Amino acid sequence: MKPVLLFACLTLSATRIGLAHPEHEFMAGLTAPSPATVLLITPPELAEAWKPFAAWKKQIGKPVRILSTRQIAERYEAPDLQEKIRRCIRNHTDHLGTRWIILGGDSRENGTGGVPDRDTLHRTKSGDYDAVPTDIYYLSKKDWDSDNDGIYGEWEDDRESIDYPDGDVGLGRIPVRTAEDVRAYTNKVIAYESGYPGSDFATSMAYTSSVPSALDALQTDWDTHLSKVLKGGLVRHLSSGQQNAKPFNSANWINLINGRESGKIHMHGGGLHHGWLLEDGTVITFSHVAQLRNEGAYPFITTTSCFTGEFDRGEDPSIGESMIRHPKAGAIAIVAPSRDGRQDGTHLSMTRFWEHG
Ligand SMILES: [Ca+2]
Ligand SMILES: [Ca+2]
Repeated sequence: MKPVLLFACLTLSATRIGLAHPEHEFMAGLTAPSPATVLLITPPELAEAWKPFAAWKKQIGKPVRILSTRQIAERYEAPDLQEKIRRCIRNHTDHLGTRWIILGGDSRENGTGGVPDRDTLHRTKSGDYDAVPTDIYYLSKKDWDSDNDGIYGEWEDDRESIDYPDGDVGLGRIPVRTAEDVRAYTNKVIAYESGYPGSDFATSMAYTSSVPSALDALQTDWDTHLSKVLKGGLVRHLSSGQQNAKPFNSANWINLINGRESGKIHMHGGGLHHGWLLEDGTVITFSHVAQLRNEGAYPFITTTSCFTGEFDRGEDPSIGESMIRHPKAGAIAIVAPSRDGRQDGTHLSMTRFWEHG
């Protein structure tokens, strides 16, 4: 989602568009419509570990088909694994009734790793990024490389094959690396879906900010958007400049989560791959995540903080991944920037996420 939502030539022809779903590809894949509404793609070595997750989802009416990247590589024809995965996903969403896609593995730099991302080119005011992980590519009807030069998402050369999701199918990544990660996350999902805390946790939202200039916008967000979605809900703030708020320091952040009072958290301000910047310039890191004791009350977090969602770096984990993977604590899901960007634009995306998501 650019945030990890974050997440051509002009000679593109109808023939090429048609190649996205040739009959032989459909026939080479799984051909029968399936009751599985969820497709989970995993590295082969984690396929077994995902079975309890699939069993739980089946129990609540969302049957899961697990496919390993090896199976996909064998069944689909395409220039590389990412394109095989995209074709597999489109096969499932177009022909097999699949509604949700889970990328059940971590990615690494340069489009490698257990379930690799598709790196695409993005040109921004601060320069060119040629390797922005773009998981929405996997929902695309087209392959993002019209000119066939192996560089995906070039705005001029590939424009005609850049295609965005229409919202009918959901896709997310669970960036796990080990069977232990899968077990820990499965337990959190089962807790979240079987025993979601009631009371304030369900209807309150907490905002943290290390940037005083953002406080008015955060309050406006609540007053004009989120409070209407979370009718009867409460808002909490961690930021020194906010009235009746506690300072945004590590102790208060840990208490916010361990206190199990807000199931929705938005974090505004500076960030790094390994942590969130606090008001005093210190950083919330893995050592703070290790102090969380919020078993059974896992918040959903959005954040504008740059790089906190950089799941594809060789160095691992990012702070977002730490929050997802930590057993019996941390978060159930995070929407976070995988690179840097403009705070106001990212903030708007997150507001819309809460309002419409
Ligand atoms: Ca290209
Ligand atoms: Ca990672």
